[in-house]
Amino acid sequence: MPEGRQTAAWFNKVTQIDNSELQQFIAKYVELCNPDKVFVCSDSDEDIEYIRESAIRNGEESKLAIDGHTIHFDAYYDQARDREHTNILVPKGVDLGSAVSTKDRDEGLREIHEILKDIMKGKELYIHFFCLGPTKSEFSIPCVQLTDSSYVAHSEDLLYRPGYTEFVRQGSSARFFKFVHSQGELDERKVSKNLDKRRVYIDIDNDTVYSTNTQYGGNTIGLKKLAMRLAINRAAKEGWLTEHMLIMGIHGPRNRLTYFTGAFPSLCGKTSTAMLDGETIVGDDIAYIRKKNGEVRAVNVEKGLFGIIMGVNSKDDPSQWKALHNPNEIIFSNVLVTEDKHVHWIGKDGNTPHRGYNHSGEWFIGKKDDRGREIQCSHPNARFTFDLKVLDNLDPKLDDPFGVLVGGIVYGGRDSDTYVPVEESFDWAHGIITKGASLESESTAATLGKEGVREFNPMSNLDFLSVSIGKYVQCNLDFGKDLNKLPLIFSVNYFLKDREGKFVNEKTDKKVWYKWMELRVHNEVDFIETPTGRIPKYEDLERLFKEVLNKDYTQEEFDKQFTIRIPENLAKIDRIKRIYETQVSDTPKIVFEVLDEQRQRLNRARKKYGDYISPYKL
Ligand code: SPV
Ligand code: MN
Repeated sequence: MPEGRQTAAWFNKVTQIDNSELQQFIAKYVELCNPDKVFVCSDSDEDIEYIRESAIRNGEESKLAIDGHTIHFDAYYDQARDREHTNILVPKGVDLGSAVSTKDRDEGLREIHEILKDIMKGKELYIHFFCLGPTKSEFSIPCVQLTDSSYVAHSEDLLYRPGYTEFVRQGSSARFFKFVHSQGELDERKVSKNLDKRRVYIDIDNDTVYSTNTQYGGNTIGLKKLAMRLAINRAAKEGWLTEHMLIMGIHGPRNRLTYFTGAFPSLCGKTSTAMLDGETIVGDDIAYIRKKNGEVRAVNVEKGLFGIIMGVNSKDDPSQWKALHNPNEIIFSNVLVTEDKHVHWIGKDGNTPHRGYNHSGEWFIGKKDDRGREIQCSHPNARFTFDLKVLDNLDPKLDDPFGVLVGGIVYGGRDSDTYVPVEESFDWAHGIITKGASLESESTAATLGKEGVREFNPMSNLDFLSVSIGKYVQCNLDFGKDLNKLPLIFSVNYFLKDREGKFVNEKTDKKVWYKWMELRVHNEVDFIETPTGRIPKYEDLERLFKEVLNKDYTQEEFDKQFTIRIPENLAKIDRIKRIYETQVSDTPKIVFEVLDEQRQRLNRARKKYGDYISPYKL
């Protein structure tokens, strides 16, 4: 580290934080990446305004017609998380199993440090401090982000709590996460050029993540899915949980508020569930969950949304719709921008404009890409980023340092033929195993590859695991021990279809499932026991459909939706068992036992009632 740099004015802002590890880390990467300029962002409005302005000045964002709205584009082939080049760095001899994507630590560190050398020449480096989870809390994890992208820095301002003051407060005791990101060389559209050198390497031994030659938020916003891998590892060591979960408050009778967390793979309705009309949102993506005095408490790691915009419309998503049309601070990414600087996306109200500008450059209806595929007006993974405070339905406990008390945990995937729309598990282990650890989701037209292929995704956390699957499932099982009051575990399925391939539910029906679950948490409704869990009684749903949606719910609908499909359930058990047998060498024994018990219950019921069992028979 040349002396001149250490004594530079910006470094004084760093030395206000009494933490030598932090100072050494920053010095090392300033030296290696070699930016022309360094900007250290404190929590002041002035500093944050500088980041906002930089994003416009650098051309990473452009202003839109509505005040506060900006648009950012990622390269045409940089529109989603790069699973292939995202690796956990593991020392020799460490085995996380075949499902977790790893790379030799020494080799990975050597490669990434070569890529980072001089990568910021001619650029400005932003050094930014944040806090994962609420500040001044047992949940807080301070983080430092180094990035040469003002878009990334700006996004993080919207998504995370400020951390400079928190770093000063924690001083040398801070156990922080570190992120180094460079978007690399940009082309004339200000998008990353060297995608062949796109890398996301997670060094869990050093709580550091490196990300290069990419801009897409899931690869670059260090505190999101990159920090999640570090936190999963830390949580596994310390006996708490880092989950890919929303947190929401469901409003029950007599002004009662009951909090739920919920895990859903991408494109399975997670954000729209978190934003359910009439309920309150704490978070839509990542939760830290801890035990406190025998209770389960959860916080939103974030304070903003990086949400999928495809399909957002005024009827199904009134609160998102409203927020997206007000003069709030919003970064749109990879949507269509028209000549008058308005935005459009797939599934928005109204007609698609004939032309405009999108992630492919100048766009017109029918445009094809270099592989001959038609380009839609926006990318299916196009997103919006805003601070939760712009929402009317924000839960007042967002920043509570003690988190919220968790009454129920929900797991849901895209499942056309197996699980009923809502079902409670018999107990903690049954829920963790048959609902969380058995979660699968079918691919959609919006994801790459074939449609309708089931992907195994335990707790919807597979992409983010930094411990083996077996260990992760064991941590979830262990978490249920020594609790005075266990949250109930449920599965939901918004995507069940009938024999003709038609969805058996409307989008809004999910409101009723959550009201039913809320009543179950307080034991205020009864249930029907099935071989796979506990389902609602018709009378209760009939009443709730009337109360919540003013809908007449028929016995035929109930019968169709809640029929237990034995062959499909048995096939699922076979699939899941095979995965755990062949791909997860450290599967806890109880996983097989609980799956076998479920199989036996299903077989017994099949003998008595046949393949498809109406809930009226049970
Ligand atoms: C998801 O895909 O689960 C997201 C977006 O929340 S990303 O930041 O890409 O992970
Ligand atoms: Mn997510």
